[in-house]
Amino acid sequence: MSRGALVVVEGLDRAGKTTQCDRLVARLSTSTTTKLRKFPDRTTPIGIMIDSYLRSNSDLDDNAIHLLFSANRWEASSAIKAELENGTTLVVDRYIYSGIAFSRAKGLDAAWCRNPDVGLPRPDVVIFLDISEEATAGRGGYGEERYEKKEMQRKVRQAFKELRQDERDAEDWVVVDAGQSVEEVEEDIWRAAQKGIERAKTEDLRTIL
Ligand code: 2DT
Repeated sequence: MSRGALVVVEGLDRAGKTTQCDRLVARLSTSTTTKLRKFPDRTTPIGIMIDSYLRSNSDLDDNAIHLLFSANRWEASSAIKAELENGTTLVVDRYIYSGIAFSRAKGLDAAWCRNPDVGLPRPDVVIFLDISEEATAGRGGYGEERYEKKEMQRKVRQAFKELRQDERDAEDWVVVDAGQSVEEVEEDIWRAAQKGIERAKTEDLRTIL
């Protein structure tokens, strides 16, 4: 039996990540054991601190919250490895790339932002749901949380663009046009996920460099 694949889905707010992750999990589940994970995981003690920050119930230094987001991944990392080894395929809604992009958007240093995540399990594929500012506007307003503002989203879009060009893992990314219909996006994501599933059949799990 081969290991499970680590399939990460990233994107801007209102790109349809939640809907598409659910569809991908449902579709993968017909042929293989599949589990959805989401970061931040707001259920752990660290996650509760993050949740309070995102809802603006507490304030934290930009560097401190960055490290909490990373710690929230590290606390899941052994479980993630064990699940992959057991043959479970994981669909992960946001991962280190959201971590780096949102902190970069606030002006933190790129290398500093990546460092705490070095050594975490590396995705077999990173599927990026790309959506233009105009298209997100057509999907109704942003929510209430701290980062759900136009100017911040603009900076995050730019930070993701930078990240996709990082030579350490540029090969992992597949960009999907999230402005298409839900069904079209689902098909593109399904095809992209196969890339990760094929990799998991032949390669050991890698770590973030
Ligand atoms: P959700 O709306 O998807 O729950 O995300 N974020 C996320 C960071 O700033 N750093 C991270 O490491 C992660 C995983 C993105 C909540 C917000 O948290 C941001 C949006």
